[in-house]
Parts: sequence; C-alpha cells; structure tokens
Amino acid sequence: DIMIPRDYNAAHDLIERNLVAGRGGKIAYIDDRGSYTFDELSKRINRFANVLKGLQVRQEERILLCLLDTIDFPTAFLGAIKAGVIPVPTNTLLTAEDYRHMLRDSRATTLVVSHLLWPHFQEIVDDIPTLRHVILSDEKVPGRLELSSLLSQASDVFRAAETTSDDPCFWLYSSGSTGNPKGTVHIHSSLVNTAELYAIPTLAIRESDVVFSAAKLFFAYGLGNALTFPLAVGATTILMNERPTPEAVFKRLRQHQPSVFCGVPTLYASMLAHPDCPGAEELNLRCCPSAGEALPQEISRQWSARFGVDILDGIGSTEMLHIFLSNRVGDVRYGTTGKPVPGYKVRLVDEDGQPVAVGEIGALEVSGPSSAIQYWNNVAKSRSTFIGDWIHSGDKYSVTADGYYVYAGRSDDMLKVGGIYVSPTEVESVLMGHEAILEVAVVGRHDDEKLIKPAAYVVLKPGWSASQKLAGELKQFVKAHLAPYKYPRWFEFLDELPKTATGKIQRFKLRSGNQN
Ligand code: 3SK
Repeated sequence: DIMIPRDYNAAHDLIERNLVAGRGGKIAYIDDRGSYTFDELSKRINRFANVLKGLQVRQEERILLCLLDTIDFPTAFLGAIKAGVIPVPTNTLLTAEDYRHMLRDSRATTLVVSHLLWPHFQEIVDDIPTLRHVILSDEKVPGRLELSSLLSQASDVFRAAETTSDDPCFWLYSSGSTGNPKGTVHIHSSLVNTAELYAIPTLAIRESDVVFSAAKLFFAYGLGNALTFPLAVGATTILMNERPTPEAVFKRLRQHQPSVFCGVPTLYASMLAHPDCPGAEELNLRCCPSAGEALPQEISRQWSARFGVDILDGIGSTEMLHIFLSNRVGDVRYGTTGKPVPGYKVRLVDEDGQPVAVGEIGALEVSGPSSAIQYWNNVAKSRSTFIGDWIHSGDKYSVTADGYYVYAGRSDDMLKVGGIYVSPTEVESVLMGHEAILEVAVVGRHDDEKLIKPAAYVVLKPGWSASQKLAGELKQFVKAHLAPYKYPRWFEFLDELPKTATGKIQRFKLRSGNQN
C-alpha cells in the first residue's frame, strides 16, 4: 500500500519532492517557447495560486481550463490545486455548446483559456451566471485579464491550502453514449497513486527520462504521462502546442530525443506509414506506452521491428485516472492489453454479475486507489458506475488461461476514435437535423489499419438521391456542428435500416457490414 498522509496537497507534493531532492535547477518542462526549471515551475505555480487568491477565488470553487499544451497548463492546474481550488481541464477540440454545458454544470467561477481557443468562448462567457473571471493565456485580448501579466505581478511564495488526501482535487469531463459529458471528481491522492502503481513499476520511469506525450494534457492519459509521472520522479517533459500530426511529432522526437514517447494507436500507425518516419538510430526511445483504443498486432510488430522497442499497450479510463491493465517491458503479448497493473483488481462478469469462465467475454470491472469518487451532479450515472469499490468500465474483455486480457469491444455503443470517445447517438442527432435525412445509424467500422472510425448508414427522404457530393456535404454538416473528429468517414445510403420487430435499429448488423 502507498502511504499518503491525511493532510495532503497533491500540487505541493509533486513540486516539493523535486525541490527537496535538489532538482530545483533541473529542467522540468520544455514547451514551444522555452524551458522552465523545477524552481521556475514552483514559482509559477505559487504565483498562479496568489492570482486566484487576489481574485478572491475560494477553496473548492471550480476553474475551467481550456489550454493547449504549454507551461501554462501545469501552472494553472497545479496552482489551482495548491490553492485548494478545483481545476477542470477540458478537451480543446470541442464546440461552444460543449463548453457552455461544462461551464454551467461545473458552475465555474473562473475560466483560463488559450488565446487560439478564445473564439469558442467569446460568444458564451456572458451567459454563464457563475463566471466572474476570464483569463487569456498566450496573447492579450482588450478588456480581458491576461495570464502572464497577472503572474508577473503576483508573489512567488504561497503556502498550500489545507487539503486532505480525500478532498476533491480536480475534475475531468467524461462522455457517455447518451446525455451530456459528466464531471468526474478526483481526489488529491489519485494523481500520485497512478505514478506509484503504474508509471514507476510498469514504465520504470525515472529522473533521467525525457518524456514526450503526443496525447494532450487535458486527457487523463496525457495528464499522467506529461504531468504526474515526470513530476513524481523529477524527469523532464516536452510539451507541444500543435496538433499531434506525424510531422509535428517527428520534429520533437528528433529535436529533444525523448526516452519515453506516449502515443495512441492511430498516431503510431500514421507515423509508421509516413515517408519521413525516423530510423531507430536517429532516436533515443526506451519506452512507448499506448492507450486510448485497442492496438492492432500489426502496428506492434512494425514498431518493434523498426525501433527495437515494444509498444506497451494498456487501457485506462477517465474514472480510474490512468492505466490499470497493461503490457510491460519483458512481458508483452501482441493483440492483448496485458495483465492487471499490481494495485488494481479487475474482474470479468456476465449479465448477472457472476464471473465468466476463461476465454469467455465478460464486462470489465475495476477497482483501485486512483478511482474517481462520483460524477458531479449526476446521481443516476454515479450509482450505475461506482458500485462500492468497483467501477463498471463499459468495456468487454476475455482473459486467456495464462492471464492476458483481450479486448472485445464496448458494452455500450460508444466508439473510441483516435483515443477519444465518440457517441454515435450524438452524431446521429446532428445528422437528423439535415434536410435530406430520414433515418440514420452511426456505428464503428475498421479502417485499413484495423482502427475504428465512425460510419453512417443513411436513409434519404423522398426526392433525394445518394451521391458522393451529398456524402461530402453531410461530412461538412457534422464538422460544422460537432467537434470535427466526430465526423463519419464513410456514408452508406440504404433503402431502410435493419430493425427488430419492435422497430429498434439492429446496429450489430450494420457493424458487421451486413444489412440484411
Ligand atoms: O483510453 C485509455 O485507455 C485511457 C488511458 C489512461 C487514462 C485514461 C484513459 C481514458
């Protein structure tokens, strides 16, 4: 068991342990603008905590962060935690309507937003009754507070708020197949538990590592990779403000020579297929975790053959905060998600909650010390997900006789696309708003790399006919109304959708590509 004291502040711990270890002068972060030592990071965090205090933001109030990966993310996230204020990092790829929901649901009193993302917020901030302060990061906007000038005016000394290891610390929004995203409430002890249980034993992460996560800090996966884990051991982290295209990733790999690179299967596949993919001798990789979606065996094989390093596929969740089932160095079985991370318990159960036999598919439930405590403001979903010590993951798995877990899809209709959840129902309801569409069903389909992407099956209204042009228009229609990564990559036009006698769409028939 990991001993975390009762009086505990996660931000204080993650910084102080580095200063006590004499790492103050070591580089903690390198972003696209510069580098920052642990001492500088500590001061920035204290300054931000003082900014909040000066603005009279109180302990336990929520502060919404919509930030690209720069030094301002750890500054605001850990500065808020140090002040006992609850940061709520959000996906930077969403729409104004998504942010409106999160601001209202969290009753955030403060928003910190990257200048580039400000256009999404400009039209909604005046509609949020609880919002008292808007702080822009990166560039000034007339009439708005600006982060760097606030930091420069604030004191760099701050005594951590009196929090306990069980106190709410931060939230992450998690999406489901229906309804709005849910604020997942994490406590102070959770961050360091993920480092102690997963990163240190499974990745052997250490002070000498240089870590680069293509998965952004706003994802639970990226937050562990590029904040909790490196700070827990005093490693250096590379942050990239751009979209994680293969080109942008190659540039950082060549320039900064990370030893730990964290990706998702879609990215690993597109890196391998790219003509500019570096050779092993150009890089210094020792460890490459993957999560977010199931990793096809072929990608594992190609990566190991090219770099001499295995991809360590694992699965985590926003609710468990990080990976609880994983392959590990020296024990990798391609095509599986490995074994439970010691410190977590997993079980596979049937519809009656009874354990399934070896080789049979069951619903994956997990228990461990980094689990969230509830969904904010949503008793029904909290009760059906957090059952005593166990959490329903929503994933289906089987286990081999020698203990390796094999992914078997979702229990709900959710799709994991490039590591991010997409709700088919949400995409369908947008498409139903298009004048040509009578009925639609969205399901997952494998692309050429065996990775899941959304496909739409459409029945047109009388008077409309199927064409490539209409398919293109429908793609644009979805992109204009939802976060762009949610658009269906394929449109199939049918005379009718397969249905049961009671009129329920038989999605499984569409999934297998068989509409009869
Ligand atoms: O998608 C995953 O497997 C994952 C991994 C770590 C943390 C969070 C998530 C959702």
